[in-house]
Amino acid sequence: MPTTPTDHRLAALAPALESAGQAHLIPWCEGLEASARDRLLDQLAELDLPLLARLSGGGGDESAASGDLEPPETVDATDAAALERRAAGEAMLAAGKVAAFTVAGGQGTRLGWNGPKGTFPSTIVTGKPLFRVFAEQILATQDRFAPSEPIPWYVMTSPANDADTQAFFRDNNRFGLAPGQVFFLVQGTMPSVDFEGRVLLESPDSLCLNPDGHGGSLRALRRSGALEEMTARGIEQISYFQVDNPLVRILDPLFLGFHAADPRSSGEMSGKMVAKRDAGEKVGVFCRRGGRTTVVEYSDLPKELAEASDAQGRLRFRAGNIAVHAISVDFAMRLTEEGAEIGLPFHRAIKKVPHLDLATGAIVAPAEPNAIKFETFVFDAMPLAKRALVMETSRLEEFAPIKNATGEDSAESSRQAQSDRAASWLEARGVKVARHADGHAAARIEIEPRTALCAADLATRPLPDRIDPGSEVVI
Ligand code: UD2
Repeated sequence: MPTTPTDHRLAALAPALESAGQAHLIPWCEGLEASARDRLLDQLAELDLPLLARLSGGGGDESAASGDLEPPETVDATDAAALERRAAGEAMLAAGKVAAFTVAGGQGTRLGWNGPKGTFPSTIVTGKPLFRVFAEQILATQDRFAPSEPIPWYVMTSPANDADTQAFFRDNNRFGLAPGQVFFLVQGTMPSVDFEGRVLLESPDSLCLNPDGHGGSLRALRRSGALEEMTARGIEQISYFQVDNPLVRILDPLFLGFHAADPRSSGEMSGKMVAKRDAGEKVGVFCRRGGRTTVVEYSDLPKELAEASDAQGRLRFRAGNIAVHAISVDFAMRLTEEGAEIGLPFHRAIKKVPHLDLATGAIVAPAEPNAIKFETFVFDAMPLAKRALVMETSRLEEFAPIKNATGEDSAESSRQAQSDRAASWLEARGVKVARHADGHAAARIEIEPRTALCAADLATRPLPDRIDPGSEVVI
């Protein structure tokens, strides 16, 4: 018989736990002393148990969609409408209709950096952290388009890195951004489960929780009140980007113009692509399926499709997703409407998750994958848009992510790409830049966002005549 308030809480929750396949937690809770039990019950009460039962019981990946895949239609800067679209995007920025939004809640395990990824020293000469690179782009965009209010920047963190992220912004005086210009929102979490669908505990009174994926960003924008706030400020579009790419061009007028003012787009959600480096590159690809634009993650694209070529001998599915989107506030509102929330499908990832062994009470560090993590992906919202547009851009200009400690997509490869881009901008202005035989820049060159956001911005800047091999230059 329940006697204490915590006994009653447990008794009230027990049927739901049982029907969601979580009966193993009931005796465990009973064995805990009252305050520890309350802490665990607080977490359990927050879980969406029917969802968990569906995900754990279903066996399949909700994201494993079927249907024939075709390459998508794309637009690029050579499109006949490009000039007009750029002007439309510039007008949106000048009118203060765009907010910047970074998803920075990931765990960054592959990089092995001890801290939020945005604090990683990314640039080739001055070692600016990623967050500073983005802040300076926002400042440069503001200088240029002079909206009446500063451009708001929303940063999504996770429970694990929120405090460190906010402290980093404070310690760096928000990189020169105005007070009240940066907003933090914490993304949701999902419990990790074992292969029988039972939730795992990280300690006697807490669950193993993982961030719910960047698809959780739309819900986090809604729950935090950010979408309402954007509407109140007259913001119509969100410039979405990941934390890991120092070459990203955020608040890009050309992309915003295509997204919001082109008849091929419904103005709800668009994405940028670069041609895949090779069939095995770990980027998702934009595709058409059932008349809709969608992204198929690299791990879900069958090998024969990843390797197929088109009539010109290029990869047939070459539209690599660089995870840069424009999303309308109205669309984000529609997808997250209270009561009618349009859920994005959950993807399953099999991982090694240290956890508490309920039989022995000891922490187990598994040698082999032992658990399933559930995540949603923001690009799964694309097929929900009436007409989603894909814009092709150049890898050299916009994509050199820092994901791994070494090799491809590492800090080293990204820094070389930064120098290569800077070299090409300088050469376009007549500067003679030393290059290696393999074509890479032979000097370490950094062009700061406040100096130039694109090659054309260098036109009015004093520049050196030449850059010698081995030199280090900041412009
Ligand atoms: C992502 C894309 C991939 C490709 C590539 C381009 C996914 C699943 N895949 O691969 O298709 O476009 O990027 O660079 O996205 N994040 C959160 N919360 C989370 C999980 C991630 O904020 O719960 C953020 C994370 O901080 C990072 C971004 O999302 O900014 C990407 O996450 P990732 O590193 O797991 O994705 P990746 O590199 O496998």
